[in-house]
Amino acid sequence: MTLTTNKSILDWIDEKVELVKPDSIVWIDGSEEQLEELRKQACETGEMIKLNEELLPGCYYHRTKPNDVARVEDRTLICSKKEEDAGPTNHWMAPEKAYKMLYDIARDSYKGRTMYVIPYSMGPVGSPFSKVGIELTDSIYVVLNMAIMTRVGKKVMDAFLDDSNDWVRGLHCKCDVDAEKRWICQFPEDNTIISVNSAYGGNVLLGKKCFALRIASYQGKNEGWQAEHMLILGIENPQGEVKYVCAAFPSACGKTNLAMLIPPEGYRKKGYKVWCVGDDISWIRKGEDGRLYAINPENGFFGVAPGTNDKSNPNALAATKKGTIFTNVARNLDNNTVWWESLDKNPPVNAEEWTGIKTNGVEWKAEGKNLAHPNSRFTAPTENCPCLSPEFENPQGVPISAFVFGGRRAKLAPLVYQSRDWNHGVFVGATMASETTAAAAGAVGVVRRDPMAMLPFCGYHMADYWQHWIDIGKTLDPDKAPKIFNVNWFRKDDDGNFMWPGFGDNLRVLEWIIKRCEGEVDAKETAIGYLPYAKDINLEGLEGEVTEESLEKILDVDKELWKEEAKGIEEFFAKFGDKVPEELEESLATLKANLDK
Ligand code: GTP
Ligand code: SPV
Ligand code: MN
Repeated sequence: MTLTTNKSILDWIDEKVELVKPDSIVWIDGSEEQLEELRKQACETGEMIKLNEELLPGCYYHRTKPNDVARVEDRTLICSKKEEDAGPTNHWMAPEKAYKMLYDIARDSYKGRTMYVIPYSMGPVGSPFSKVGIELTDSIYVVLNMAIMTRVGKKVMDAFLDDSNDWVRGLHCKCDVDAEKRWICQFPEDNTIISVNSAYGGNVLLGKKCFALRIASYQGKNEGWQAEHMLILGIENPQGEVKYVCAAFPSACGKTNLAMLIPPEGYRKKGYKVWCVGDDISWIRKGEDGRLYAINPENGFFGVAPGTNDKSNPNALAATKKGTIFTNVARNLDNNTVWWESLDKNPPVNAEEWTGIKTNGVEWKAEGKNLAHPNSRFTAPTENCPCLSPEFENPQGVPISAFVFGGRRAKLAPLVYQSRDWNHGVFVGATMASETTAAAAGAVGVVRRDPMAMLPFCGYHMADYWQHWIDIGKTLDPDKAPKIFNVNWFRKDDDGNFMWPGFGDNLRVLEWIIKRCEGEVDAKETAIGYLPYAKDINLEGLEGEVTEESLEKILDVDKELWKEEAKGIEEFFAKFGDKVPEELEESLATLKANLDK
């Protein structure tokens, strides 16, 4: 039984069936009965383990192959017709060559397996922001994750036009999970994604990074909107007014945490609330009133488990208490629940660590080992989140007051600063840098430029993407354009300690940001932009932890360090030749001139 009569969809599926030769084909209709049947099957084959039904109802455990635990940026390709269109920051392959390579790998790979056809919508079904995709996969784990992360099934196809060709093709083949033959390929000009030899997260949940960022960023450029690696949160003040902020931080740099933060006690007492609209991806368009509006195209959270606990992110933790899939965390064998580093202070000693090795009473930490993989994740339905915004399903999205960029910088970047105007804000985003994390395979802790946190996710030439940002700015009335800021929660002192408490206390910085948007607070003009006066960041309740003096230290602009930074930016821009928008070159010239004053 198919769920559509759309010919372009059916023809494409026929073609792929011919290629991969499945034993059978199953359309995912989105019904609970069908999903429950698949969960049962996955447990029978050992692909998933059902967790303690009393403590974690409807939750499952899964481990991937140890060679397949993170996105693989070296093997992620943008296959545009012209190499020039992928730009210097993407890996590129010519489409004919890539299709041939991928088809050779995929051919016959579903023999003895079932093809699952997943019709899904990124964004609420029927929203003008939303887009449809079809993912073919031979993995039940992928089906069950997609059913949490996106809207799937019959309702998506029922709302989709019979003659529309505006849908994204996605073929996932698990093959042998061979790291040497693993490829994650985007064909932006063909609305197509092909992923082979992986079964992990962003490599295979094709609605997420592959579609909602790489393909969608390209669609956005052509159609006049934006796809960004940004969380969306609403900050409600005691008067009940809600202001929305979108923030772009690189992978594992704090989006999920900021999106769900719990206000410090003093703020809670006054009546402040924070609402989560999204924790990873934003699709943004201009509304009829001339302001920018954002939706979260996803329907679940694929969040980093380690570090999540009832102090750092109680809302995320609560979201994982039912209907959640855990990947590569540790399993507590005493009660069949899960554990990860810093969940609590009692790591289980009768456990299986993330690859399945039994700990047999040995304390893993004492051995210097982790029980959970540093990039282990939970896949939790958004509806579980206690602070999910009432606007989450709003098909029109929420109006954005501020864009915030940020990363992990042990030195240099101050706690917060504001750009002078839109174009300077684009410069601030385009030149941000951050220490690498376990979210992608490769070295961890190396500072690299990661423009708008989109380095691994921009589906076309990065300089054209900057130009798109500049062009969007030109269409906005400056009074209605979001103000643009940069933050850094990760400054360290000379002993290597974080200088800012972070997490819930980040609301203190957001409060300053909102006040700046409303024109309610002065700022200090510096070489890099507007910085807060220390007295304007509310430190009530942080006595003994942060003082005005220690705050001054994270709000400094060290001109000598920034001159080095300017040199680094110049070298980075040189990679893009004459494609760097002149507005960004001007911002660089201004920065250098300011530093020489
Ligand atoms: P992706 O899902 O990979 O895109 O990551 P993310 O940006 O959502 O990052 P997440 O919120 O999951 O945080 C990643 C890590 O950063 C976790 O280990 C957090 O504990 C840590 N973290 C988050 N916010 C803060 C903060 O304000 N201060 C400090 N020191 N650490 C933080
Ligand atoms: C990220 O790496 O930014 C993630 C996780 O959000 S993944 O879905 O694997 O890309
Ligand atoms: Mn992410």
